[in-house]
Amino acid sequence: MFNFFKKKNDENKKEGFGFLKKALSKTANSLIDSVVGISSNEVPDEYELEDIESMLIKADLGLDLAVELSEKIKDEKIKSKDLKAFLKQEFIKILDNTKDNELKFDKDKLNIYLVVGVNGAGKTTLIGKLANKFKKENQKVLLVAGDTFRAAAEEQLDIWSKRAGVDIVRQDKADSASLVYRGIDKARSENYNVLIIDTAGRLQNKFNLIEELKKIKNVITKKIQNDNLETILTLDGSQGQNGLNQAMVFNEALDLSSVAITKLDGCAKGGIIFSIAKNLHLPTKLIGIGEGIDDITQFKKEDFIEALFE
Ligand SMILES: Nc1nc2c(ncn2[C@@H]2O[C@H](COP(=O)(O)OP(=O)(O)O)[C@@H](O)[C@H]2O)c(=O)[nH]1
Ligand SMILES: [Mg+2]
Repeated sequence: MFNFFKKKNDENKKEGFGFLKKALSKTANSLIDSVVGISSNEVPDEYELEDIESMLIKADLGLDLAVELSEKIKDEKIKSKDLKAFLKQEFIKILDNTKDNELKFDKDKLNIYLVVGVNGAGKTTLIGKLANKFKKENQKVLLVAGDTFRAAAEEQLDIWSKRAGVDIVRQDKADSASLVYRGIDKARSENYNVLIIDTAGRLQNKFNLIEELKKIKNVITKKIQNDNLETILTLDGSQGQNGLNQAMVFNEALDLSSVAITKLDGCAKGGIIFSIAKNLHLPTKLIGIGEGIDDITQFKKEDFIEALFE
């Protein structure tokens, strides 16, 4: 069982609940406090319902979900004083749409994490943080610098690999699918049990990017034996609803297993997590809450809800 995130680690308070709560305080403010504070009547009136709806949209829940919730408040005649409890219950239901929120991991297997997402989403940083976590758990970690289009991208991953003390496969201007092929071979022959693959986020156009990523995924699925494969879409949380559209495109092409939301520190757009759970039934498994190597946490439904509502 994969347990590094579960450790109650006093040395690193960033993993603690307090840090999550702080990182999510702006989201809590826009998603809950502002909504709950709108109505001055016993039940929200027509105008207040409109305000509730627009507050929910602003908090990046997405139009459909915002409309659905405000209609429910109206139809079920939810009292103003019960709005907070109502939202909590609805948000829990939405997160229950998604299955396992824990990253697939089996120490006796090769665990392959294919990390995809647009440029700037935070892929390389996320990989550095993940590599560090696995390494601390004494796993044998290999990184593949699959973003071969920019020398700077490989360099950046190389820096993270050194910081985390893990190995890397890189080759300037190589074809990324072949590099991935080599990475898997090396991982298998040298008994690595974690292989994390970085990928490009921008090629000449979106079609090429998606085709390139499909090619990489094909290489992996052809070579896979008894291994775990997790395809993780990295989304910049501060971009809000934009992320939903990206998630749809990537999911259709690559059959994603999970989402990692980065840059949730200090942004007010964490509502995107609900939007993705509701629309794509994709679990969020990791969240990035800063630029440092320890600024990562495993998404846990209960903690996330508590951090928002407490
Ligand atoms: N505040 C904050 N910044 C982040 C986080 N994750 C990544 N970044 C920053 O976002 C920028 C892009 O990250 P990078 O990993 O290079 O994205 P990539 O293009 O998807 O590989 C960098 O400046 C990172 O330091 C996060 O969780 N919080
Ligand atoms: Mg990168």
